[in-house]
Amino acid sequence: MLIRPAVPRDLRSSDITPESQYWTRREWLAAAGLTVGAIAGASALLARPAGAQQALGKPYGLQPDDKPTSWDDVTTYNNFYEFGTGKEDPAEQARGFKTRPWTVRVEGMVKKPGAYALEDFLKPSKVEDRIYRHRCVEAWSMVVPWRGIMLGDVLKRAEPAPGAKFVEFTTLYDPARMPGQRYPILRWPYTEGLRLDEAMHPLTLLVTGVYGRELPNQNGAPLRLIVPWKYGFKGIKSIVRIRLTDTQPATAWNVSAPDEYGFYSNVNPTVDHPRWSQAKERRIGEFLRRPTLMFNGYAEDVAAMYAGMDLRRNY
Ligand SMILES: Nc1nc2c(c(=O)[nH]1)N[C@H]1C(S)=C(S)[C@@H](COP(=O)(O)O)O[C@H]1N2
Ligand SMILES: [Mo]
Repeated sequence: MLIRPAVPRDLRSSDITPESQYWTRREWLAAAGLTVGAIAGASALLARPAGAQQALGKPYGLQPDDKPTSWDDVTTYNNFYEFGTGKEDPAEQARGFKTRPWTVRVEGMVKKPGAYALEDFLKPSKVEDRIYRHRCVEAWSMVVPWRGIMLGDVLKRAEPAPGAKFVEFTTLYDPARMPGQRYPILRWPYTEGLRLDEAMHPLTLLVTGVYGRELPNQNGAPLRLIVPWKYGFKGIKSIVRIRLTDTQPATAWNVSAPDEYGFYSNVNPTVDHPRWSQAKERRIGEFLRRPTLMFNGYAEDVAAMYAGMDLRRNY
């Protein structure tokens, strides 16, 4: 399958740059105003948007006025309830979380199940830097330069069995290391699910880094999911298990509040959350709210997967 990135014209040159001309990691960290020792905030990035964006990776689905959200915002404002329910809690409470050694299991309806040390799990796949839009169900949004591998690659290697239709993901369960799990905020461990075609879609990433650096603990280290056309909560963090099944998996948010969070969770500005509108979003770091786009701006790439489905019922 081919992705047709909906990128503004002036960024398209990055798509036709031969691999050999790609910048080295050091070069593009420098261009983005980031150094390995010290990470600068938004200002350095915004000063050179075009160069910096290309240097941060390939843009996918970006609108002409989308700029990467600053490192500081991406890493200090988010949700990771295993480390507290406040937006700034994860950055604080996940600080000492040990992510090595880490085992990832691929199991269920696959011909080649296995348990892998993280390094071995990642090794066969091509690592890519991609800039995606990111939309939380709470109506805030960001633009994030992720680094990761295609989930589809991993699944193909495991060889899905004929009847497999869904993929279930599970976060580590270890209340001693994840203090939030001592409280019944959600059903622990956190789980999420995708239909197999969504999981195989080339936009779907297993993420290991951000801004070209290793993923900070608060962002879901060492391995988390990113599905850019769905609300942020589909992006399950600190994954230890990927299981293929023939039945739709339960998801942590759907179990906790079924009328607020459905299985599909596609970004859809015409379906309000029961307690607030989804028509607009607050882009972190900006003042004015923006209109929310269908499938978060990825309709061209993903709408066909939902042809004939009632996206109000399947929210
Ligand atoms: N295990 C786990 N994964 C999780 C969450 C969580 O609480 N626990 N929160 C989700 C939500 S609601 C969002 S918006 C994203 C936010 O994190 P990010 O900005 O680093 O993507 O992570 C998602 N993944
Ligand atoms: Mo979210």
